[in-house]
Amino acid sequence: MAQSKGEAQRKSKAGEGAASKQKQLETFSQGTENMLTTNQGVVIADNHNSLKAGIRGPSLLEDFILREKITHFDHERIPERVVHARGSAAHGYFELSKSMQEYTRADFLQEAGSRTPVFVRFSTVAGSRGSADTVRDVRGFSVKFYTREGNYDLVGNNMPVFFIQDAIKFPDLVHALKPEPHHEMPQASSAHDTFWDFVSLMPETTHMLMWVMSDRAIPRSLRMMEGFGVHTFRMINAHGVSHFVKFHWKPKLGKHALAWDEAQKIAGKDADFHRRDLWEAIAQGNFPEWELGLQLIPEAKAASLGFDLLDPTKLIPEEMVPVQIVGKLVLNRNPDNFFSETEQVAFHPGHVVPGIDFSNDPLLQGRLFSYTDTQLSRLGGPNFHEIPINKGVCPFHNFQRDGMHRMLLNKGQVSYEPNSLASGAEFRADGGQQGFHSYAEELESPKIRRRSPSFDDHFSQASFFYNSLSSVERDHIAAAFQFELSKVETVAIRQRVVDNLAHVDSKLARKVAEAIGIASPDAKAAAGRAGFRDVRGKLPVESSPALSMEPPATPASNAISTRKVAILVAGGVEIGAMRVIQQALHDAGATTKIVSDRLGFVATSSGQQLAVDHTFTNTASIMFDAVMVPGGAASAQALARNGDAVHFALEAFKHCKAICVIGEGVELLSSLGVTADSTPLPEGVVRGKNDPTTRVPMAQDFIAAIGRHRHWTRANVDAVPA
Ligand code: HDE
Repeated sequence: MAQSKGEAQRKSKAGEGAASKQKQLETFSQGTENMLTTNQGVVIADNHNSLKAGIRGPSLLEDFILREKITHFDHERIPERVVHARGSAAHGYFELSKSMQEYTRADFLQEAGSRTPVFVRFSTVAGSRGSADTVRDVRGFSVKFYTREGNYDLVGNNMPVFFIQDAIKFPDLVHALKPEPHHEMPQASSAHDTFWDFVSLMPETTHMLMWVMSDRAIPRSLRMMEGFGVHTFRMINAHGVSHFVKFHWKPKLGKHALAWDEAQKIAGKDADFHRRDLWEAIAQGNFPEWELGLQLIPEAKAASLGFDLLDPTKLIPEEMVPVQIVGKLVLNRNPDNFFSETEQVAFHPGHVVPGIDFSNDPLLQGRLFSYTDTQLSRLGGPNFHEIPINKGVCPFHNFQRDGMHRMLLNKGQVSYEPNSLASGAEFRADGGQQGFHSYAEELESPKIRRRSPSFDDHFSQASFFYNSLSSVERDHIAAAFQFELSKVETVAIRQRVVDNLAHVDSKLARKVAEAIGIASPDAKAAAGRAGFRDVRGKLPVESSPALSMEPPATPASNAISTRKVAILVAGGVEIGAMRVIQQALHDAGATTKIVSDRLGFVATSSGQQLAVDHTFTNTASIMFDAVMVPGGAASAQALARNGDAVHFALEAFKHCKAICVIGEGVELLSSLGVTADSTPLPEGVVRGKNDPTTRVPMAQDFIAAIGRHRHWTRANVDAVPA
């Protein structure tokens, strides 16, 4: 609407008025910039004493400074997330390497080389906000893309499938998983009766249980795990053609796990292990990276996969539909404030942009309701999109108004559409190209509350996953089932689980049963129970190597990048070979820390002073990926007399880590039968002399041993007392 000359003059006068008011304010408040004020801006004279009636008298209600401070403090907490409460996040960007124009009209997937800012939050599921990082659990992997067309959230996990097929079972699953309601135990653990009671009565959980009992559930680092969108989504191109799509994140550092004993010990020694690892890597400039991969499936091919891609307990093997790499995710900035960003970020699978759409996966459909709903109670009202971390980078305007914590100052007379008054007329729905159009899927079916028979295959992919793993990974799964079920007190529940397992692999089921003292698995009994379905689909491939976490036979060039190596020393340590190996480790991207019995300096055999980073009491082998013990008779003897030092080396051995012993340093492994000339050496143990000719090959062998991550097949680790 054109404005009159008078109106324009009035507006420009008002503008001048505001500017001069600002100027006056700046002059007045000069010199108070560093002073404490109340939230109303009143400068505080004394922040140590409340207002009292007399120097020893009662405090006065009148003390508005005390009341404001304490009231604000009293309300500092917001409800933690009902699931995924424990999390850590970082800023970064997504860079497209290949245009996806053929498949989607999403703006951020059009131009190769374009960058989109992101905020990524990783989480555990079961534990409360202060729980430990390294528990056995699924990890959340949520990415918020701040695109020019609005925010797009890919709210996924580090496992490609889920426990249940329909959203209506989610509250039951979570109630069963969370600490038991009568005594609120155990914290952040599925190893208890209610969880196994529920899952054993819901055989559709079996495939996901295999993943949660696998090494995927105890990642070495958040930087070393894959991410998955889990559900099938749709991509729609500019011509309205739809493809089904599955999203994958592939870590540049490879996928690696902790040992279970190690994970439990870390939970006690450093509950922030994963959070610290992510923070420190970014702070040191070692920016974590993932590749974004897509599996694109034409509509017509979906019916011939051998399973229903609307069923979230199924994955599509990469060997059937290859994963196309289309870009990379880089995390390069730590948050400035945990609460404002990591805690207040609100993800939502329903935050999509034109060109990305949903499938009818009944779990996804339920999620589309849940995520806004949960923010209403967690973030206190419908205006959480105005919190800076949730705000898009593109402008937004509509006629939604008011509500708790509204920050926007909407001007004008009009708050409805259509209107003919004032500027409100500018905002109209775009019926054309720019707007979001839902995919016009044909639907003509009766309203029905039933599961599709195509979801009845509960076991074939559980077996498929198990068969795709190495024998070590399979052993770890058996051990995890044994551990979890040994904590279940009700024998009938243990029995139901192993009866179900017999439908995945009969040997696995027997192995688990034997260790937990119950009757042999009974596959027939399982099949007779209510809700049991084992209608096997047929996959054209027998196994999927991509599902295994085994590192490649030839380690990648960055295989030991950001890995941590402990160097155990005492007075008289010989540092000749140590320095050469240390330098080689640094050159390969690893970090080293000197560990001794006290902080300060240690005198070396050549009279130099070696600075100590950690003591045996403030750190432990579980904080490192590998251990080196340099030579020097005095140092080695002192270490061998120190129980903490011996335990350090033996525990690293038990957790199958690479160990390098130089010269007399071998004494720390003497209880394992490793001496200066014993053969064969245990797998992953490198031994050498302080001799200049052997230093470089020793460094190379040690780097190769660390590059294997862990030597899981090392013999006799069970016999090592650590
Ligand atoms: Fe979530 N989920 N979920 N979920 N989920 C939440 O939203 C829910 C599911 C996932 O870092 C909540 O803001 C329902 C699958 C992640 O902030 C809540 C169902 C997958 C995060 C919620 C599912 C996820 C959440 C709790 C079944 C993997 C953390 C706080 C229908 C694809 C996001 C919140 C973050 C968080 C509901 C199932 C991933 C309550 C109802 C499947 C990574 O809305």
